[in-house]
Amino acid sequence: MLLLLIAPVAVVRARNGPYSGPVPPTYGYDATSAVLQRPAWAKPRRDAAAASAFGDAQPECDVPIYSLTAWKRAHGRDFPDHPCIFAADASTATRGFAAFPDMDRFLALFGNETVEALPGYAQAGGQYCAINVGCRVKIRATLSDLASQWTGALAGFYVSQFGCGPLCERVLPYLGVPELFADAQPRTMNLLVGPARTGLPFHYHQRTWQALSFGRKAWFLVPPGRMSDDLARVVGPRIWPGDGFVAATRGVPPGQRPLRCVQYPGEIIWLPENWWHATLNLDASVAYGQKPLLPEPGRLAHTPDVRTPLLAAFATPQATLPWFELIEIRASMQRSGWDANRGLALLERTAAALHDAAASAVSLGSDVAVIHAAAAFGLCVLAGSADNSRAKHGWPASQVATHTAKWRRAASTLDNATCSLQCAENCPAREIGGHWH
Ligand SMILES: O=C(O)CCC(=O)C(=O)O
Repeated sequence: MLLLLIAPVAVVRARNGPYSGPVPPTYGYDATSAVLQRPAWAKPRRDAAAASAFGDAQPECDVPIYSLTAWKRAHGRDFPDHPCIFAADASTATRGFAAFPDMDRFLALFGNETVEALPGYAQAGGQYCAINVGCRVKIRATLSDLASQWTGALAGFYVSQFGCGPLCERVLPYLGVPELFADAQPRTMNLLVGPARTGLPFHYHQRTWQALSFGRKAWFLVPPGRMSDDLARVVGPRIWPGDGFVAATRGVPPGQRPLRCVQYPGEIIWLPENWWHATLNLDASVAYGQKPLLPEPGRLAHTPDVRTPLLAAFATPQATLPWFELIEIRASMQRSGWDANRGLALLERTAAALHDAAASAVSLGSDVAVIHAAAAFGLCVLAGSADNSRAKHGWPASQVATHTAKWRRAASTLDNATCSLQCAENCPAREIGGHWH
């Protein structure tokens, strides 16, 4: 009996490479099991590496895992109203899982493609690159050149293509879309390639599915509207990368920390509309998925028995997230007609909060170097933003300089290398050739 229970999981876990082996039996969908913990058959998925990634004894997955086949049988084309993992089985074994068994094979196929890569704190999910100050930490290189530096100078540099860049165009023919997600709606494609410890900071958007070809990826999730002040202080939405905050969530129960789940090769994560999420690759990985171009109402299977406890873990409503919402700050400046005093006061408050958050990284148990790099980057972006307003909106040069000099000094103290990359004047995206220099 025990063997029967764990056998399907063993098939999934043993497979680090392409999906070529036996098709695991259908797990069976049981909407009443698997609330805030994996069902019994999933427990063997817990492994030492994943456990040490989280650093505590709690389950490595807080959301349910379903068989895609069984889900479809029970719910047709309606998606879950809560995040879940669809485990590998016949219907999830698309071409994409078989095409790339590991990073070596991926690089052999696509290593010559030129890509852009960014560190976690500057990633697409964040806002600090969304304003027009130039993201100078960006790297352009062939994928092979980038990969050759992943254990050195370019550790943490992640390729995240949303809306299908040139690499994605080339990879696309190798991939397939799982049947549940294959419909006629216009969608954007995302492709993510990176080594261990890369990932995206907390952000949210339309509903999305994402499959993993190889490697393991940790996901951190917070329900819509539930990013409390306390949580935001630790996980720093929009800017703190996962490797900065994961240690600070050690031993903390869900709700006071994000829900989390380790995704394995051949699995698909599903996130409904507006769920906050951040990622941390536990190994080198390639992932791909889709989101609708616009928010998409309807077509959800409502399963309150699963969804309600997930939400209930987060009792506190969302805070205003003052210093994380740079776009909000700029909207507010716009409303006040780019008044210099008001604008500088808003930016100063944000800069001070970034600096204070970085200063409390030690006491929170965060990874200090990662958080300091992120804060240094944020401070440089704020300085760039104030300089832009001087040029565009006539903010007084001396008043701007007083603030920006302070922010740049703080950035340099926190992380001099990041500061000299992002704060340096006229520093374009670095180009690298055969060797990093
Ligand atoms: O795979 C990742 O690292 C992040 C993907 C993600 O957050 C997204 O597609 O919105």
